[in-house]
Amino acid sequence: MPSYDPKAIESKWQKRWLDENIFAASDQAPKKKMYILDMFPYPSGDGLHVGHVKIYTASDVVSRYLRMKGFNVLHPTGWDAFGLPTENTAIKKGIQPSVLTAQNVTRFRQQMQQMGFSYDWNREVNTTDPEYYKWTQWIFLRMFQMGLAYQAHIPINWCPSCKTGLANEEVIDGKCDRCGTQVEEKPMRQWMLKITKYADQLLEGLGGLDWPKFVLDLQHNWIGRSEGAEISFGIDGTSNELSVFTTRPDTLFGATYVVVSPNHPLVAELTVPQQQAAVAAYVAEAQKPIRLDPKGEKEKSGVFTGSYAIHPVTNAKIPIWVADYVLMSYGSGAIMAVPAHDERDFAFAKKYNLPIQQVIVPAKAQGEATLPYIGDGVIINSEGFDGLSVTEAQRMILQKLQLQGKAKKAVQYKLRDWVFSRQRYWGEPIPIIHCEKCGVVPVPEKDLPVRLPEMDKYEPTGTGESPLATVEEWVNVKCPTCPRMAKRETNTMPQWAGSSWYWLRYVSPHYTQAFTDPAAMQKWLPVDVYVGGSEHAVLHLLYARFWQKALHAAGLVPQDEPFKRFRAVGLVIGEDGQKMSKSRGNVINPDDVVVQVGADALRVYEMFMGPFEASVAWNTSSIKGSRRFLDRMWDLVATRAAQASDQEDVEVELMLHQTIRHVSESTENFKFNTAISGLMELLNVVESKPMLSKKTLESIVLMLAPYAPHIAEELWEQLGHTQSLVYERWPSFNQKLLAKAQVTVPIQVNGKVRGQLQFDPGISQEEVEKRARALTNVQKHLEGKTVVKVIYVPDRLLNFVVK
Ligand code: ANZ
Ligand code: ZN
Repeated sequence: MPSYDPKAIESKWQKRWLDENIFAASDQAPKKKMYILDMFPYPSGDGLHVGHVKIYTASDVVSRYLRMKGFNVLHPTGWDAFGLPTENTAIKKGIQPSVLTAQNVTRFRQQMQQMGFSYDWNREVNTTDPEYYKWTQWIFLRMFQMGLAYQAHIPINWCPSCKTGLANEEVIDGKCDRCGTQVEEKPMRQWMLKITKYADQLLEGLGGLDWPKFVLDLQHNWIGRSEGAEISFGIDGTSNELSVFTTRPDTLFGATYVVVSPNHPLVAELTVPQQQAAVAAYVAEAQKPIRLDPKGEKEKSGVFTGSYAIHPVTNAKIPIWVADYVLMSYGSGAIMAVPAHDERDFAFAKKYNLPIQQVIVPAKAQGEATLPYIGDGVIINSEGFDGLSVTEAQRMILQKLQLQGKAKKAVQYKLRDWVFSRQRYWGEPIPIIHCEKCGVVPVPEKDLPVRLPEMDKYEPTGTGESPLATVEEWVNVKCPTCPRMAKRETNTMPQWAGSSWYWLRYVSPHYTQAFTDPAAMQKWLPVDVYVGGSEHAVLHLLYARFWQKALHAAGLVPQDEPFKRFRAVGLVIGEDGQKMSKSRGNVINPDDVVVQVGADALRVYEMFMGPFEASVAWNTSSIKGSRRFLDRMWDLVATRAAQASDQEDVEVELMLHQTIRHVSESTENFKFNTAISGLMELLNVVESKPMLSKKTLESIVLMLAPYAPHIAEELWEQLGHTQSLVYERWPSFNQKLLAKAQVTVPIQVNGKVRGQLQFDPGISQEEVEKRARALTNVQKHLEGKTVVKVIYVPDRLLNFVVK
């Protein structure tokens, strides 16, 4: 019997799978479909990362498992290949980004195949392929027609190092998400996508998604819906009004001053002559292109305009200030300041000695609270509303103002429209032509794709103009609607464009009549399981939902949510506990690991290293453990296959069925690590038995297959099969056998029986305790007591000793 040689068997099976095209999803098969997707990689020059391997092994395990369960599985992949890293490297190396992309894709594909991932390679897509981005452009034009794509001259986030504008989602704590440079504000002509139109739908849709809670929360907060009111304050000495947005009309009587943003259109008008110099200086300082986080720690600053607002109820004159803690881009760019109940207003009022008027007291300790008091309570100092609760006062005060025409209800979102143009070369050209006479003209559908021209020098200009602007023969074009010469739009789309609809393309990747085939959509959509990184929680995952909703609204896709179930991977970090990075020198290259222990051992290791969603540090000695596990599996089957008996050992039979149930449930629930430990425990037991049945050996091999597919195929062959096991039936378990074998265990509190539990023999004390504590009657007797000791006799008795 040869010993386990992963190198030989892995390439043997990879070749066979490819030659037989075995993972091709059938558009015709009557079996129930399952669409299992992972986030397609950005083919960077670094090659596949062990973090990719964790994601792709998980989606592969699920795909292989579901094929064996009888589903028609669609499991595609491709390349999200436009974007800055490739462009920057290409500039450095002096080659074309398209050439570099092709090289990187070849390497990635080879690395993914060497891991044994069961992709349907016939459906591979590449976002930089003109046949693909033709449809990205087409969808953009559809959005243009729908009024969802528009131009705006606005100050945007500009990264001086990447030399391009960024979307809000790409700015983290005022810094460029990609390079960490402090982002500046730069007013520029932009293409925008009106994602805000879908704010409510994007929020509501979250309710129906089986996604990790933290991702749902992040999206919820990013959209940031606030219900409140716009309240008008008069301006003393003029007939003008100033509108403020507040979520707290209940605090109206505590408003002791008003603040407008330095960019507010009324600043000049509000400023009295004596204050002009001071205000102008402040505004100039505030408009410097450094973008500040208004909620950040920076000390509040501001300047008095010299004029006064009229309080809408008391008619009191309250000062109007200019301060940069009020953003022009939110609400109306002006606030009523309530220092007694708002932290920022409080700090500001303290600094500039502005009056502080308390209007809420805590309900219990009447009158006593340190300011600012943010909590709930009862209204005071508010003529006619004293004694009301905060919620009642909110409603009543707003009502009073509404009747007088001084307020209206308003909803605000944190979500901003998506800045959709980039001033860089390596992206999809925006398919628009600017004509002096006709204005903005969409490129006719028949002229799509608008191909990215080949350029020798495509460095960013840094001026805000795309390098494409210099390619005259490309830029100058006949206007589609009049006889004049016009100019092409030279901005490109952001990195996120191609990934905002790619799951739709996989269902019919070669379709030429439309962005995707309606019949194929009916067959395959939506994506049943999506697996990927949590760094995309508000970027890709929000954009993808937005495009799906827009396409759904246009009647072009059947569902309004793309991904029913999403699972986020936990990071694979370095052996030193730090994030893997080249500079730290702690990066693990999957190619090296494959050479050392084989792809199957790497797969098993990454699924076994911890819960899928947890971040876990790399550990070289445990990877050896995964390899040993496979060596033992090999020896077991190889030595027993020839002399398998037809008789079943009773203990083995029971444990086998328990393991089948356990591995099935664990795999379905993304508990890959416990699935593997179940197989390990089974191996411990069967190894010690002199005789094993062929059925048992086969079941073990089949259960191993999703996790370690190459060795499983090879062992399956040794068991006498000539066909691949990819479509072999997943072993089933005998429910009756399992029920019969369960034990019934009394649960006691201080020696008195308070309940009983039924479970499979051998489960952990921890699990028994957890279930016992969930019993109502046990809870009743534990309540208010302290458990001083827990006595557990395995499979016999559990006793809580309490005081
Ligand atoms: C009075 C008030 C009293 C407020 C109080 C809060 C607490 P969210 O929940 O984030 O929507 N605000 C309004 N527009 C602003 C702007 N452009 N820049 C900075 N702050 C602005 O926050 C709404 C609250 O943020 C509003 O309610 C307003 O302050 C402030 F005890 O009005 B509030
Ligand atoms: Zn024209």
